[in-house]
Amino acid sequence: MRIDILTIFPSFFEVLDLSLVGKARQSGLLEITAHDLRDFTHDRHRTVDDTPYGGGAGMVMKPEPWGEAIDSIVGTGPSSATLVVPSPAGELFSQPIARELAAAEHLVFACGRYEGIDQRVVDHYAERMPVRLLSLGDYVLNGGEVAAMAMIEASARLVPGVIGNPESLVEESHEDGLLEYPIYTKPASWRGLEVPPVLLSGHHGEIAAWRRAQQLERTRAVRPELLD
Ligand code: 6GU
Repeated sequence: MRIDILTIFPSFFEVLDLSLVGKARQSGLLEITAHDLRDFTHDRHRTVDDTPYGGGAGMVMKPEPWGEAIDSIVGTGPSSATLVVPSPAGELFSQPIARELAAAEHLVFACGRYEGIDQRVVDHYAERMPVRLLSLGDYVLNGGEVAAMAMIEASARLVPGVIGNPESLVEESHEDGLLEYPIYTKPASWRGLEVPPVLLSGHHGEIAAWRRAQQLERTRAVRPELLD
């Protein structure tokens, strides 16, 4: 899978050298490049923003640098790449969407700052390629970078080969629509707290039933809407 990221802060993405995503890049499974949006400006101040038409607070990202930057990655005609625009006004990002992104050959992330990107950028590229506006949740970040990082990690780990043991993907929170059951390791007793005895019993059927009950109880307690 190829991932291009457009941002005024490319160094944000240096952490993608680390951990399993870093290993997958080294092995060639993932090809990730962060590009500086300011490289696609032509004025002395490398301007990427301007005041909003219609008035209001804050600044809006100008369309021209975005057009040049995205064209430099996908060309000037129709593209099979998917353009992902992190935005608090987008569709709620989720595990099923992470699976959809993981199935793509090529993702382009457009990370806006300030109040956002001129709407015509999305409108223009929607005529040339699939475009996804995606939000992490109902709170406000200063820009799309942290959100893009979360979406990249959630998607990249679902690309076959990125996670060494694919079985570890199966029993995670949200994969079956429920929260994960609590997990324990040695020692069996720690600071007066005991590991639930059923987990030491060796009865695989009872362990599976206990875990399922724990999943349901946790989900009912903190995320009841997932059970509807
Ligand atoms: Cl994708 N962007 C911004 N700026 N804020 C957010 C978000 C995205 N998701 C939640 N809050």
